[in-house]
Amino acid sequence: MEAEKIWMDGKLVNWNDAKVHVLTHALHYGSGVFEGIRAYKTEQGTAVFRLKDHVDRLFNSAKILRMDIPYTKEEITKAIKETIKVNKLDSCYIRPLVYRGFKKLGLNPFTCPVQVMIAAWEWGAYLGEEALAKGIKAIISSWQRSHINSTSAKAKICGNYINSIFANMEAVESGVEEAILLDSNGYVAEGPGENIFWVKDGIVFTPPLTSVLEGITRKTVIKIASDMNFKIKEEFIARDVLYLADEAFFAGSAAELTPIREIDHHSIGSGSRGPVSKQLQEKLFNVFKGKEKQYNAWLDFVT
Ligand code: PPE
Repeated sequence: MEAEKIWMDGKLVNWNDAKVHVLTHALHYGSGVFEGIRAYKTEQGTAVFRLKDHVDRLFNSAKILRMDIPYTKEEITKAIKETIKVNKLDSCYIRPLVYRGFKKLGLNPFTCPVQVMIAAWEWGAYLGEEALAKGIKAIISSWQRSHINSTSAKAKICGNYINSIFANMEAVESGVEEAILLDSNGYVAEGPGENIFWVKDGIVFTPPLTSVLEGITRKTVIKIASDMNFKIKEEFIARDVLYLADEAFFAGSAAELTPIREIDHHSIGSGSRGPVSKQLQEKLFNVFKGKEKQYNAWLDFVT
């Protein structure tokens, strides 16, 4: 995981020189917001997937955290493309971060400058290549998603991810790949860095957006699944509905579409990637790679 240059506050700096002061506000308190975006190699060149949606969400997250980004959306969009280009990447993951820098420590963030960085690097399958084909094992975490009055699920806030890290560590140390978090009412919410879907009797389900991130992949899966004539439903469910599902999968920019083959030692459906997950996954990857012309408006070409 390394590329040549990182965009920092308007300048491209060498990967190893992209440093911050140790008293950076965000380092102490998690006061930053970020995005995770992927770009794919297509026949017409490298294309960033749903870049506008990601930039819009970055600005919305910043608004919720009361940070004025010192650049316009156009400038950030241009900087993202420039970062991909200068690193000569054709398929990559892009991580923009807007954070409170260093001026004065203490919880009050307002005196600290709002800084921006954009990095991009090659990042293969989030949970491994095999995970995409065979699915992963998950557990229901003993950590629950933060209550909607404890933090904002709408905003992709750095500090929120401690909740995700607790859940992920618990999963990994339990010998499975990923966690599933319930919300504060006990209903299935999402993964630490992914939205969750399940399939029952041919219907595709996902939880409502109350306490989960409004995932761009989630939105994409819903759109392509309904275009493929699947019925989609948003439902609050208890964990046992997942145990009895025919299929389950995670969706996210990093995770793409990763099937879940086991939850809490219950095998899900056939115990491997299910047929609906496979169909949606294939369609999604074709969309990413520009092979489904009707969705090409989602592709933002780098050159
Ligand atoms: N929920 C959470 C909590 C989340 O972090 C993500 C993205 C999603 C759902 C899916 O959102 P979207 O990417 O817009 O479809 N998680 C990012 C960070 C993952 C990481 O390990 O870091 C991502 O996928 O880039």
